[in-house]
Amino acid sequence: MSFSHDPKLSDICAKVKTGERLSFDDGVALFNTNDLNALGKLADSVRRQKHGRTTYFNVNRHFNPTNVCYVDCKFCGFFRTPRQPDAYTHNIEDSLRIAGQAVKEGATELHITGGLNTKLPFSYFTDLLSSLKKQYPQLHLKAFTMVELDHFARFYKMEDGDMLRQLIDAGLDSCPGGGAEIFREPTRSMICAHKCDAQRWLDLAGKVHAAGLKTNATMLYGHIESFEDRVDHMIRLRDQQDKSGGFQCFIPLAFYPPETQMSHLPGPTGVDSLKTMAVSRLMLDNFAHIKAYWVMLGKQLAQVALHFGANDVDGTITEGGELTESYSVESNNEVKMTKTELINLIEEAGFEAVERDTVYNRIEKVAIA
Ligand code: V47
Repeated sequence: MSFSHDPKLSDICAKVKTGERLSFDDGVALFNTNDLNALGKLADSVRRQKHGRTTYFNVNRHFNPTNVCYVDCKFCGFFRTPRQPDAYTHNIEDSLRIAGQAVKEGATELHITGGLNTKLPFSYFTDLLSSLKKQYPQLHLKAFTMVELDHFARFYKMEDGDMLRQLIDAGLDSCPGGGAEIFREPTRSMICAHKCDAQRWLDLAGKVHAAGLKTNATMLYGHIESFEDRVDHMIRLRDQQDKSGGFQCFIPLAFYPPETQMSHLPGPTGVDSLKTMAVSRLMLDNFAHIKAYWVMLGKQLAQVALHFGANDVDGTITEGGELTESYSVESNNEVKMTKTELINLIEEAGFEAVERDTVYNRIEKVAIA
């Protein structure tokens, strides 16, 4: 019996088996296949080669210091203008209280991203990092996307190197992967005209890597973008990884339409999300980790995604309130999971749950029955 009834998939399978790098056309063919099972099996074979049954998770908290933002992205339900009644900016005292609560619940990482708020001085961000680091030296501070770093450099008129040095001296440990959205034009300008362009995002990631810090990378899919846009996005990341090597993890983010300017769109189907996970694993041959972000995928689909190339699940987001991201497929249920629930989710899917720190050192191996 041949590997797939889709001849293109059989050809790509042969390339994957010999470790040959997949082309742009291969990526598009993978998205266009109707043989979901064969695609999943191929991605799973690569995942198992790299990680066996290990599925990583970390105990983290997402913290958004401010929701005030001028960027006006069409996919965002989070940002507010300064005059809106629910606009907020946390002061240092609040931030320390929130971080303290996270530490008490076992968090090893604080994931910090927020709006581009022109009312704040640069010292707000360095003070935030240094206060958090002073109070909770054990907490890894994964903070600020390439879009926020670009804003800091431009708005506060600083050289990239100087800006990064000040943030690192204040306590920055690594950077999250947001703000990448879709790199290719004209899609990027149609969904986030006021964000830095693809080349700037990639260049900044390279500079952060050169400064010795790891970063992640994301892709927002399931809105107006094409399969070609997605494959182009992955290849640009793969090329950058060849150059600077500091990406730890790729996170495909499933678009969640409610309360956004694209709320008329349906968002991705389950099949589309599984295909995207699998194609990410196959195209990004130089990324060690592919993350299933359950907050966007939903818990059930995140479990299936582990069979389609994902080897990491983010994260344990406990408690709601100010730490709950407002854009979430789970928001009608609960945007939180305890460590035990997350371990059960991974084990029920047939994998071995391993707690990691932010840079993928094992913290504790959890035995499965
Ligand atoms: O850049 C915004 C996305 C990102 C919506 O690095 C949306 O470990 C879906 O980057 N529907 C921020 N997605 C979150 C992010 C992230 C998440 C988890 C882990 C990591 C990591 C990074 O969220 C934004 C944007 O692409 N986003 N609005 C929405 N309506």
